[in-house]
Amino acid sequence: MDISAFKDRLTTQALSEGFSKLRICAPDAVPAVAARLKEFLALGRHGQMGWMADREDWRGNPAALWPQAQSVIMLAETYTPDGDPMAGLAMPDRGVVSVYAQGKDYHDLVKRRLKRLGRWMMAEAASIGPQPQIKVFVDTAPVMEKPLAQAAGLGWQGKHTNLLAQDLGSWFFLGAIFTTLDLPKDAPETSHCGSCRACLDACPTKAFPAPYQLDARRCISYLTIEHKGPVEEGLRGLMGNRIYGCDDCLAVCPWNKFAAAARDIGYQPKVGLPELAELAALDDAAFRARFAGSPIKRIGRDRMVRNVLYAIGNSGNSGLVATARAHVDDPDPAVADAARWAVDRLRQ
Ligand code: B12
Ligand code: SF4
Ligand code: SF4
Repeated sequence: MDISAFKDRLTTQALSEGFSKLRICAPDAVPAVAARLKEFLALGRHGQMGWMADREDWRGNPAALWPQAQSVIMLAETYTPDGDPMAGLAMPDRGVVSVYAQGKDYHDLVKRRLKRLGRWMMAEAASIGPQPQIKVFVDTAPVMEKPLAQAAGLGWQGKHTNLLAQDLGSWFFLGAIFTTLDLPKDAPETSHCGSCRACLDACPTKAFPAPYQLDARRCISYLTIEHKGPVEEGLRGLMGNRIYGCDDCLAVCPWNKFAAAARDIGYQPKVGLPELAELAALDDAAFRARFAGSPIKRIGRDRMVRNVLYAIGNSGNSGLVATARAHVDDPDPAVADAARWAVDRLRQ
C-alpha cells in the first residue's frame, strides 16, 4: 500500500472512531508562533499560568519537542450544544457552566480516542514500512494545538483566537498525534472572519486587546478556572453568573450555523444550570462527589465557592445575602473575601 492510500484509510478510521475531521501538517509548519508566544508571555497575558512559560522553547517550536517526528496529525472532536448556551445568563440565581464542561472530561474522552487511533496506526503501518513511533497529546502538553491545526487545514484561528471551521463551527476540541511517519501534508487554512467582529464585541470583560489576540488575565474562562486567589474587583461585576468557563465569544459566531453535532454521548449535559445557593453549601467531600468525572472537579471546592459568591454578588437577589454571609469567615481567604464583597454588593 502506498502512503497516500494509508492516509485515506487513517482518515476513514479516525471518523469511524468518532472524530469529526483529520488533517496533517509538518512539525515545522508554524514558524511565526515562537515570536507570538514570546510576545504574549512578555506582556504577561498568561497571568498566573506560569506553566506556559516553563517550556516556552518546546511550545513555540513543535519540531524541537520531538525532533524525530515527521508529521503532526491534528484531529477535531465536536461537542456542539443542543440548545442556546447563553440562555442561563438570564437566570441570575443559577450558575452558568461552559458547554465544554457540561458532560464528561474531554481530556479523558479525546485521549482515549487518540490512543485507539494510535494503536490502529501502529498495527496497520506494518504494511508500509518500518514500525513508526507516535506520541498523543491533548491540551496539557507544551504544544500549541490551534496554530498547528490551522497549518494542517483543519480550520482557522478566529478573531477570538479559537479554531473554527466552515464545516464544524466553533464547538470542537483538538487532539494531536505526532509520528515519525512521513505522511502527505494538507494545505493550510486561511481566515474566513472577514469584517465580522461579533466575538470581539460580545466579550463581557473586553479581553481582546486586538483581533486574534487574547489577554487571558481578563478572560472569564481564565478567571474562573485558572486564577488563584481573589479576582480583581473591577472584573468581578462583569463575570455575571458564569461560574466555570465562558462561551460568549464562541456562541455568537455566525459559522456555528454549520456546526456538526456532538458525536460522543459523553458530552451530553449533566451539570445543567445548578442553583447558586446549592453550590455555595458544598464542602470538599460534597464538591468532589457532585463533580466526579467532570473537568470541574479540577478547580476544587474553594475556587468554585469563590466563583459562586461572585455570581451571588451579581444576582441582585437580596434573598441570597444570608447564603453569602455564611461564608464571611471561611478558612479560605479568597472565599471569605468574595463573601464580604457579595454581601456589600447585595446591600447596595
Ligand atoms: C492556555 C489555554 C487557555 C487560556 C488562554 C487562551 C488563549 N487564547 O491563549 C484560557 C484559560 C483563557 C483558555 C480559555 C479557553 N479555552 Co483554552 N487552551 C489553552 C491551551 C492550553 C494553550 C493555548 C495557547 O497556547 N495560548 C497561547 C497563545 C499565545 O496562543 P494562541 O491562543 O494560539 O494565540 C495566537 C494568536 O494570538 C496569534 N496571533 C497574534 N496576532 C495574530 C494575528 C493573526 C492574523 C493571527 C492569525 C494570529 C495572531 O498568535 C498566537 C500564536 O499563534 C490550549 C491547548 C493547547 N495545548 O494548545 C487550550 C485550548 C485553546 N482551549 C480550548 C477551549 C475550548 C477554551 C475555551 C473555549 C473554554 C471555555 N469555554 O471556557 C476558552 C476560550 C477562550 C478564548 N477566547 O480563547 C480548546 C480550543 C479548541 C478550538 N477549537 O480552538 C483548546 C485547543 C484545548 C483543546 N485541546 O481542545 N484556554
Ligand atoms: S471566553 Fe468569555 S471572557 Fe473569555 S474571551 Fe471569550 S467572551 Fe471574553
Ligand atoms: S464571531 Fe466573527 S470574527 Fe469571531 S471568529 Fe466568528 S467569524 Fe470570526
